Amino acid sequence: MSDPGTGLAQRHLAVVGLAREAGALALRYFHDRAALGTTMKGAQDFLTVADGAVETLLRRRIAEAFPGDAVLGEEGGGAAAERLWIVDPIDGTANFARGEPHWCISIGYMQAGVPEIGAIFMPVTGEFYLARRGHGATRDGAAIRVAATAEMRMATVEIGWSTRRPLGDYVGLVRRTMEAGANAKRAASGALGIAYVADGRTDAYTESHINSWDVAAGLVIAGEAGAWTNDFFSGDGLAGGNPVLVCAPGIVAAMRGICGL
Ligand code: LIP
Repeated sequence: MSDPGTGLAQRHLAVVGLAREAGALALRYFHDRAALGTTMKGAQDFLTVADGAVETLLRRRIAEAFPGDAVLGEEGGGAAAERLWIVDPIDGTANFARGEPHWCISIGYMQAGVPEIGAIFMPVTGEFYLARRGHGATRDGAAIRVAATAEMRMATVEIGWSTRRPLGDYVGLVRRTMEAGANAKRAASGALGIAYVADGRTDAYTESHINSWDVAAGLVIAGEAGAWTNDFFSGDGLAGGNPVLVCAPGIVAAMRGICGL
């Protein structure tokens, strides 16, 4: 794979080991939930001991392998940099804390402000999503593509929710999506929600506010799988989050109307 001095091929290879090692640690916590020490960062915003431990491991491994690179993580924070890893140690923490297997490790890499690499690993199922900008997207090594769905009455749309925005925003999105004829669902992991669009398992993922660590990897994976994605990193997206819409091409017009994006 060509890499004229950018270091991207090296990081594309390394992200697999990073995600797998992080996933193994998270899985040990998942199978020992008594030791999780679950607390709340806010209403419906869960935090476990595992989130911190997995992020600490990722930060250590990235510093060992790429000493000059910076990290922005959900638990430890961070800031923009020329070479930036954007990590969510456990995405879907609400599920993780309750023993539900729908959670993942999400690792994105951005270089000179451009999202270049994305890895999303589901330790419980073993499914591994991976992409590098310009090099395609895969699940477990096999190429993935978005669905060809072109009608809302055949579409499945996942809509994320959090207490970061008024409930009316969420209810309005669900109502407009279902009034357009689509099926609306929610599974409480934005990263997996976006990966599932890339994999053709759903036709769109949207959330009125989400953070960069939830979407950095998924946006690369979905883009490489043929999805339309909004300009999430515009404005204050990296530090403060933004709305997100990731969509199969056939229903973009309808979804953009529904989301106002
Ligand atoms: C979650 C996101 C989800 C959002 C939740 C939360 P976490 O991330 O994946 O899309 O709705 O509020 O932010 O906290 O599980 O890493």
